[in-house]
Amino acid sequence: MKLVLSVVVLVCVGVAHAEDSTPPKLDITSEVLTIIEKKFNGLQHEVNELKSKIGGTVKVAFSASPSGFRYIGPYAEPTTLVYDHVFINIGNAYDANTGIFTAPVKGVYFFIFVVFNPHEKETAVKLLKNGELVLGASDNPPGQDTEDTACNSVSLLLEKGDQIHLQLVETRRIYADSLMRSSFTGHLLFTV
Ligand SMILES: [Ca+2]
Repeated sequence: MKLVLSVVVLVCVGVAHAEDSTPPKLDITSEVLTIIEKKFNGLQHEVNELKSKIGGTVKVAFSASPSGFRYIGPYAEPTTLVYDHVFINIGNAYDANTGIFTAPVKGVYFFIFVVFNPHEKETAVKLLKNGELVLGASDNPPGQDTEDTACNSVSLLLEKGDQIHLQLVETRRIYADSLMRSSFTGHLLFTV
């Protein structure tokens, strides 16, 4: 009888031990996995946001010059410079038919332009944002100085759809030749 009671007690203790320990272990494992999964999803979301902010999914770069051998200008009115020889136009944000760059995303962009005019006329070119002056560059005719080129550059915060173009100042001109000594370049540095 004592032996039977002992076996019954041991079985009960074993069952009780199994009931007390096994289920909580499974619950803890499940909770930990849930926490890890939530943290992983959160980190993945942050990585995607950071990729977007550094321009990981948006690439914009263009560089162009006027083609041929020719003077551009002088004109009586301010005139948009249309550079039709395109070196690179990743993102297709520069329109070689109009000379206008349109920002595809909000971000910080870098622009640089160089203008060349070796002859008797002065040169002067402005960079405009949505039709408003940002900055310009000019050069005196030969005899007044020893340079034939002028350039300027700027970094700008642009909204999506903002437009940038070069404008030849009235009565001034530039010269196009095979050395491509006039050029217009822009890059997206990063999105914001
Ligand atoms: Ca000069």
